[in-house]
Amino acid sequence: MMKRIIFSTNNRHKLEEVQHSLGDAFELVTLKEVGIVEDIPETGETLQENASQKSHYVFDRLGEDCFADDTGLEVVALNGAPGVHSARYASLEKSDSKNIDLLLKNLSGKLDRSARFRTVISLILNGQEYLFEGIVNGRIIEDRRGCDGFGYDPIFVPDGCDRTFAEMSMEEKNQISHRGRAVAKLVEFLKQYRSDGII
Ligand code: ITT
Repeated sequence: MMKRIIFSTNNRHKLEEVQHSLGDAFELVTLKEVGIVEDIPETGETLQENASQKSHYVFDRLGEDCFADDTGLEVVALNGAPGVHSARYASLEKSDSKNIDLLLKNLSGKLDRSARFRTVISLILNGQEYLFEGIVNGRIIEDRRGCDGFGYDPIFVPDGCDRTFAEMSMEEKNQISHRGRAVAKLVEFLKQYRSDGII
C-alpha cells in the first residue's frame, strides 16, 4: 500500500520537485487537500526551527504523518544572508525578481561570490520528529540565466557545473540540489522504516 504523507508547503515549485523525487513510493498530500489554506507562520531564527514549525503546525491540527522543508541561500560575502530570510529578502511580499535584484546589488563589487543552498526537512512520523539536511555549494553569477526552476535559481551555478539551476531540467536539478539531497535522505529513511514493518 502506498504510504500517505502530507507535505506542509504552499510553494508549488517545491511540491513538484519533491513529488518528482519521491516517485510513486509515497502518496504526497498537499495542504490544500487537507483543508489548510492559510500561510503557516515561520517565525524561527534558523531553517531548522522554521521547518519544525511548519511540520508541527500540520501535526498539531491533524495528527497525521507529515514533513516540511525550509530552505535558505547562504552567501559567504554577505555573512550567510539572505539565509532564513530568503523568501522575503527584498520585501514583505514574496517576490523572486525583487529578491534577485537586491542580492545582485548587495554583491556588486564583491570578489567572493560563493554561496550555498541549504535545506532542512522536518519529518513527523508516528508523532516523532526526524531532521534531514541537504547542501549544494556554488556561486552567484552577475546576471540571470535560464527560465526553469524558481527563486534564486537563475543566478546560482552549482560547483562543477557551468549552467544555473534555471538552465537545468527538474531531474538534473534534483540530482544535485540541496532539496534533492535532503529528500533522498528522507526517502532512504522512510524506506528503511517501512522495511522494518513499522509503516
Ligand atoms: P513554504 O514555506 O510554503 O514551503 P516558501 O517559498 O516560503 O514556501 P521557504 O520558507 O523555504 O519557502 O523560503 C525559501 C525561499 O528561498 C523561497 O521563497 C525561494 O525564494 C528560495 N528558494 C527555496 N528553494 C529554492 C530553490 O530550490 N532554488 C532557488 N531558490 C529557492
